[in-house]
Amino acid sequence: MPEVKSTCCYCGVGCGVVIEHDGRKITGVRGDPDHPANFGRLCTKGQTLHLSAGTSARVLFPELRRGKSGARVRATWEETLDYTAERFATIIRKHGPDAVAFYISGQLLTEDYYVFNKLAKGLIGTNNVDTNSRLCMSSAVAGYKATLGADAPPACYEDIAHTDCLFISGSNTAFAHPILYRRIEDARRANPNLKTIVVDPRRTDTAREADLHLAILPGTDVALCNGMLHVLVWEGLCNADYIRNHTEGFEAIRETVREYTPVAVSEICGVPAEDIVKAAKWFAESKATLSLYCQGLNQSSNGTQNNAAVINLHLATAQIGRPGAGPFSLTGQPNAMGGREVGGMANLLSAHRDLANLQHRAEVAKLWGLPDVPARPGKTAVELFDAVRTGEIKAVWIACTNPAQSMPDAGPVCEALAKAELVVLQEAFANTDTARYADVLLPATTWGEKEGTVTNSERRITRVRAAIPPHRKSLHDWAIARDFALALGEKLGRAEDAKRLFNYPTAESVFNEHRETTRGRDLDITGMSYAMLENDGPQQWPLAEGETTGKVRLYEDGRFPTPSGRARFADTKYRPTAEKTDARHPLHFNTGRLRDQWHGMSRTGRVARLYNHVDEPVLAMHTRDMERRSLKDGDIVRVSSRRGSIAVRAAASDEMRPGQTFLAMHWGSQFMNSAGANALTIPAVDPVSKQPELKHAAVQVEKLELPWQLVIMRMVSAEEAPRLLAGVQPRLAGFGYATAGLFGRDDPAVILRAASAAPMTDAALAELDDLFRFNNARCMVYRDARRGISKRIMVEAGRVTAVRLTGETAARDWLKEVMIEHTSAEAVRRWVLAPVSTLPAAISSTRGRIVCNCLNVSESEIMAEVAQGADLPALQGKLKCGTSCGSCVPELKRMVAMRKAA
Ligand SMILES: Nc1nc2c(c(=O)[nH]1)N[C@H]1C(S)=C(S)[C@@H](COP(=O)(O)OP(=O)(O)OC[C@H]3O[C@@H](n4cnc5c(=O)[nH]c(N)nc54)[C@H](O)[C@@H]3O)O[C@H]1N2
Ligand SMILES: Nc1nc2c(c(=O)[nH]1)N[C@H]1C(S)=C(S)[C@@H](COP(=O)(O)OP(=O)(O)OC[C@H]3O[C@@H](n4cnc5c(=O)[nH]c(N)nc54)[C@H](O)[C@@H]3O)O[C@H]1N2
Ligand code: SF4
Ligand SMILES: [Mo]
Repeated sequence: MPEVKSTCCYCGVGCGVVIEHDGRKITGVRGDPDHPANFGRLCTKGQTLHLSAGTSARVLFPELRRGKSGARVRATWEETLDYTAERFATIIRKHGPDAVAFYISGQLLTEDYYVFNKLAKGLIGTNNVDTNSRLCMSSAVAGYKATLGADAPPACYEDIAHTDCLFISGSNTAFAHPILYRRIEDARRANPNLKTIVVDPRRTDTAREADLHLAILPGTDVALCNGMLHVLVWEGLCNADYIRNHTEGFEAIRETVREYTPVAVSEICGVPAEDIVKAAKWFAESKATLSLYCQGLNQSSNGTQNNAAVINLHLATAQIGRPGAGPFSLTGQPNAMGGREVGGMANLLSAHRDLANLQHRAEVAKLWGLPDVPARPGKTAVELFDAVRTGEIKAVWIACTNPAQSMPDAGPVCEALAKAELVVLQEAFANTDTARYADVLLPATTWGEKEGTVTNSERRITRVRAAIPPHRKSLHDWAIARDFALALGEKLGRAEDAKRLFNYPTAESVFNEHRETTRGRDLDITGMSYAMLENDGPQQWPLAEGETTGKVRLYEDGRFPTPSGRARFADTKYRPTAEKTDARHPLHFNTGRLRDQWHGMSRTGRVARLYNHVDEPVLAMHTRDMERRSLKDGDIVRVSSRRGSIAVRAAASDEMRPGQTFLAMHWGSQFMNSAGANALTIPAVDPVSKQPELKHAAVQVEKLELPWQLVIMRMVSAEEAPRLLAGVQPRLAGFGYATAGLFGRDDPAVILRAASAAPMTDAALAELDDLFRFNNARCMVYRDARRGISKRIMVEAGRVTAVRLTGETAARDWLKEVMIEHTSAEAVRRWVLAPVSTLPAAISSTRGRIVCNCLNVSESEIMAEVAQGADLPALQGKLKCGTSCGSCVPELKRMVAMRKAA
């Protein structure tokens, strides 16, 4: 089998992969043993990349809707780009360049990003180009710049092996950066004295394994860090030499933290004062302390301060610029860093330059051979969609992101998309929540077909390489932006300019131009080339011309890229979250990630086994809050905020403190009957970074009475699954509650679970039967019209291939298993025809949830061993669970610990 080395397209860890293919199709994937991010390991998502590379879910050809009504129709690339350029040109001529905008993505490659940025700022003359990194990393950027002077994470992955104290804040590393978490597990094994502190309102898998879990009240991080700094000052644990020689601004923050006594902070944060003191001491007294942090800090209306407050602690204790020490902001998307490097945001310019800086603008204009680049700041994500809604921005071009689902307060965002004169969407996968608003849909190539580079969290640039040719009519993202620039140049009477600015025959030619813009900058990569990345493997920046390797760690000499060469303490002050809970909305609403799904599920939602970990969106609550509302596990509830409401199931979780709730961000209107979490979130933003507060809203939860229940399950081929899901999607909104998804392993099955206040009509049910291809001749049917119960089971070649239950659905888990394991068809026959609908006691034992996805080991199999006294090594020895990707190891440990506690 031919093989190609590339990079995983999911998280910012940036694992190297080896893609196996047959020249036409991707047939397998494994970890690249030579890649310094993962040394051959992959997590559950990385290991199933080839399963998501199927083509039936893709956007196949350009589609165009001329005018605001009617359906999109298939068009050629030529007519599509010509039409789109004409529309853009007309709007620009009539209303000026700021009447158009681009909203792009940290999942684009650096080359894609570069061309888009130049298209907006160079050719069109607008800074209206922002990205989903605004929802993700902009507070980290602002935090670094305010303190260290440049947007550069100073540490690297290897530091995990060298550290003595890990301070993990607002990061569920075990779920969101699994391969990094494997390194943390390795470090713990190698160094039993390694202390870990986890700051997270939830008791996540990451928090459970910590030596100290500070379950602070949401949004109180600044108070916590200021309190820790108070302890450091009070106990003489600051490094006075370092502060004197390498920093400025300490006096102000020292004055500020006077009032942040452990007792006062304990009140604000809701954690014991002793724990605050303990955390401060560990932080300062350990030989090397490394902080890892992510969205718990960034997605806040105090995001910049949250970041700066952690960095303050590092500066005060000189825990920076040494092996194992430093403030290390983990990036979310695979190329969040690359986007920052090319300046792909509304306030940035190429190579970490600032739009607000006259000289920086002049430098970029010179590099591009233009008289100037526009000075007017562009609109940031939330402002941008607001301006689309009010009509200030008439045309918006969206690439590689799904704002209808991922933006906070999705309602007005969808309204904006519906109202816009022109919405262009450049997507690889069909049917995302944003797709329905697209007037122009452009098919993009995706992972496995793309060429370029990405930069991971530790500043390491890796090649992304194509294994197979572009699917159908899809084009590379950078090439679409280039071709559009050429078409727009013509329409604007600037054809020659456009030809000169966008003379890119290959992705490499774009990289080479980007490289030149970094000359002399903090991220200088003039010593890098595709050839070098090819021959010597991935490289960290900076790596200037003449150097052979990049910088592993920054600021080792204590000099910082500020005017004075000193790092700056930020005078951070605690401010509460934007929205407070009150009698009508008494619960805090927190959102985030699950281990096995990626954002809007356009890719992971097509892989059956990635539903094994969690198969439906569930609101996690504290038992007390459930009891108060007379809720049982699995009850359907209405969750409402001041902005909207959704229906999901609720379940008690020992991760939650009273008064708090958590919902995964992954399910949107592709897989449930609402926009999901962001129907509820608030659009408040941080004043500096403009990053929205996606982690903090106030909600109410009430039981929703939807007595009529429906479950339909159908075995399909992997290729068919996306098509059937696409058929189900438009029907979800018709139910009071509905989710769709997959289950199974190699032969997947599609499942629809729904509930309503009243039964569906027979005609509507028959339509669903057709959609799920029930063949009446092969169906066994039981119907009790009086009780509203029906069972409809299809058996083909001795296997149960489809099931439809109404009224009473308790047997669904058993039937699911019968379908996956191809067993008990005979027992099912007997059960269908019996007038009881619930599960007969004799067949009540099921394998239960699959815990180890790689080796297909179930909860009941593991619990049986645990009951016999098995510990983790015994489980790994006997059942082999947790021995492949390791993603389930934290859960296995939890199961063992629960048994011990019982
Ligand atoms: N499996 C998976 N992995 C992913 C992604 C994915 O979609 N799926 N997405 C990637 C992306 S783009 C990103 S940005 C990263 C995000 O990675 P993470 O930031 O680690 O993930 P989240 O679950 O968004 O949030 C992390 C934690 O912040 C906590 N938190 C909430 N409020 C607060 C607070 O006030 N203070 C503190 N200290 N913590 C708080 C939440 O309880 C949550 O456990 O993950 C990346 N990796
Ligand atoms: N409530 C809540 N909301 C959140 C968050 C949260 O924690 N809570 N997190 C926020 C964060 S940190 C992030 S990063 C965002 C992520 O939010 P989005 O960016 O909206 O999430 P994705 O689903 O990853 O969207 C990427 C899209 O690009 C498509 N795609 C894949 N490959 C390619 C390609 O090569 N080219 C093109 N053109 N398209 C491609 C995919 O099909 C997918 O639809 O969500 C944010 N929203
Ligand atoms: S940790 Fe998992 S999702 Fe992240 S890059 Fe590695 S394999 Fe991909
Ligand atoms: Mo992100």
